[in-house]
This record gives sequence, C-alpha cells and structure tokens, in this order.
Amino acid sequence: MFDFIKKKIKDSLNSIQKKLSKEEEKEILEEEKKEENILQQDKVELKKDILPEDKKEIKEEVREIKKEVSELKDVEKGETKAEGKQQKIPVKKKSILSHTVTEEDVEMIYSEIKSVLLENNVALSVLEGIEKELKNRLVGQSISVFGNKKYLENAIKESIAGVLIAYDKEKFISDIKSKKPFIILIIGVNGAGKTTTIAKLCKFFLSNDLKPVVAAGDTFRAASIEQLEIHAKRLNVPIIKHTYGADPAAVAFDAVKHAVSAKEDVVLIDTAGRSDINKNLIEELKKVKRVSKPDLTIFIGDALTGNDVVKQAEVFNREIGIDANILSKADVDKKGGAVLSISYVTKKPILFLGTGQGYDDLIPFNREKTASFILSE
Ligand SMILES: Nc1nc2c(ncn2[C@@H]2O[C@H](COP(=O)(O)OP(=O)(O)OP(=O)(O)O)[C@@H](O)[C@H]2O)c(=O)[nH]1
Ligand SMILES: [Mg+2]
Repeated sequence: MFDFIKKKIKDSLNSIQKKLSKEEEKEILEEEKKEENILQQDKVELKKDILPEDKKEIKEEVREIKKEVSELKDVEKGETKAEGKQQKIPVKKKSILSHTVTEEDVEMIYSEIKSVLLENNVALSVLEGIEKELKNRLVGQSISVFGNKKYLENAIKESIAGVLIAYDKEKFISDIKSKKPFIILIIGVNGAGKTTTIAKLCKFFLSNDLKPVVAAGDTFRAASIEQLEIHAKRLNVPIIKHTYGADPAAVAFDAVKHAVSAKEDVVLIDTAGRSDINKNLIEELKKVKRVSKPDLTIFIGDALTGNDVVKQAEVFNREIGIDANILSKADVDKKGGAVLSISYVTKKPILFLGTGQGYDDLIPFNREKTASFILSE
C-alpha cells in the first residue's frame, strides 16, 4: 500500500527542500549586501574626519580587525549535505537562522504534496483537512525549517495522521466484552469482502476468548449461504441460516435469539450486497438493523476502488448509519487513497485493514503507524 505516494512524497520533499534552500540563500545574500553597504558608508564617513597624523595608526588597527573578521568568517562557514554530495553554503548568523514560517511557505509545501495525494485518490475534503493541519503545525513557527528536512517530514506525517481516525483494537475488545451478546451488522456493496471479513473477525474473536456466532443474512446471492457455512465449519463457529429468498431480518433475529440462549459473546450478521446501492438494498438493510438492533454497524469497503468506496461509505452512513469501517484488499491496493480518506469523510474510525484472503489477514488500523509508513524509506 501507498507504493506511489511513498515514492512521490519523497520526490516532493526534495523539491520543497530545494525551493526553500534557494529562498534561504537569497535571504542570506540580501543580508550580506545590506551589511556591505553599511560598511562602505561608514568608511566614507570616517575618511572625511581623519587627521593625517592618525592615518598610520588607524591603518594598523584596520589590518588587525580585518584579520579577526577573516578568522571569524572561517568559523562561521558551514557545510550541508545535499543529496549525497557536499555543498558549501554560508551558515546564517544566529539572528537570521530562525525563520518564521509564513502561510505562503506552507501553501508551497501543500501544493507539492497535494498533487501526489490527488493522483492517488485521496478525497478533496481530506486534502483540505491536511492543509489545515499543516498550517496549524507550521505557520508562525520560528524554526529553521529550511535546513531541516526531518522537521518538515514530521509536520507532514502528523498532518496526515491528523485526518485519520482509528478504532483502537483494545477498545474494540473491551466494547465487545461490555455487552453479551454484542451484535455486529456487516454491510457493504457486493464483492467488497463482507463474508471473508466476517470469517476473519471470527478468528480474531476466538483468539481473544470470545465466542462468535454467524448469521447467514445474505439470502439473495447464489451460494452465499454455502460460502459462509464453509468458513463457519472450518473455524468451528455456529451458523444460523434460513433458505434463499428468506427475510434477512428474520435470520438476524434468530441468530440473536440463539446467542442469548447459548450464551455466545458476539453475533456477526452477514448481509447481501448489490452492484450499486439501490433502494431495495437500503430498505432491506434498514429492516435488518431495526430488527437486530446492532451495537456496531461496520461498513466493509474494497480499498482498491478508491474514490468509489468513499462515496459508498457516505451513502451507507447517511441511509443506514455506520459506526466503523474496515477496508479489505489493502494488500493489493497500491494507492491507499481510500484508507487516507474514509475516516475523515464519514467521521467514523477505521477498525481493521484486510490484507489477504487468509483468516489472519486482518490488521488493526493504527493512524500513527500508517502516517509514518508513508514517509518511511
Ligand atoms: N486480496 C484480498 N482479497 C480479499 C480480501 N478480502 C476479501 N477478498 C476477496 O474478495 C472476494 C470477495 O469477497 P467476499 O467476502 O465474498 O465479498 P462479499 O462482500 O461478501 O461479496 P457478496 O457476498 O457478493 O456481496 C473474494 O474472492 C475474497 O477472497 C483481502 O483483504 N485481500
Ligand atoms: Mg458475501
């Protein structure tokens, strides 16, 4: 994931660095020119007032001062490493060293990374969020940002983390333990990875000493019940099913009833998808939700579909209401735009990322780690 963003962000950082260094050099040169002018003026003023008998003595003193200045300049000269090769540039005097970052500086930084993120399906509102975060972190900072790539990297990393919302794994487990049975409704378009994610979640619950039961609420698609049955059998998890064409709300209701009497910890309700989100699907899901009264409604989205999945999540959130997101197929998604956008757009956290077809291919989402990964080598 983030293959394209990672590479391009590195290029952008180098380009930002170059632009900022040029600005800095210009500033230094201007400062030096000003100092030179003042010196010249002083010289002229002095020449006018000097008596001929004092000239020799003054010349001697000037020679001494020049020597000292030249020694000081040597000390003040520094070296910076640019892209492996060493380049000598004068180091600013202390007073000029700390530059106060302006809105224009941040806009320049933002315009560099904006195109990278846009190309990789990051939603526009998320980009605006990142810009706001960058401004909050950088504008007014009295710091030598120009000479400090790490500082810039950090600001970008924190700004990206600032638009992500994670549902902490530990909190998720403690939420589940707070109510028995805890009911989870799984929704999403067809092929998003709902049924596979339910199987992965069963494995996750079992390894956290929680007993799950699954409800075959997709009575619409051919072979959907058998698909869930195969997973349930492999994982040794009870399954509640009806026949094809049956009311999914009735399946969910029965699963909850079973969980209460069998003292199961979690009910996972599978549902059908449609190729597009039509009225029938929305009505069906609304009914399942009304009847099963889930404690958590999770939207499953296919990360590969980029902007589309974010739009789907918005519709599901508006029509049915979602509490958390899981993005599947993060293992094959090279862009990562959906992962960076979905929590900011829906204002609901990402719980896990699906990273393969195996039962263990479900990793808890961590916003700091995700942002660091984008900026890592
Ligand atoms: N590479 C990869 N494939 C995945 C992942 N999650 C699901 N899949 C695959 O995506 C395909 C669709 O997954 P399903 O779980 O059947 O999707 P669904 O949302 O239940 O689909 P419908 O029942 O048709 O609505 C299957 O081939 C899964 O193996 C993932 O995280 N990574
Ligand atoms: Mg399914």
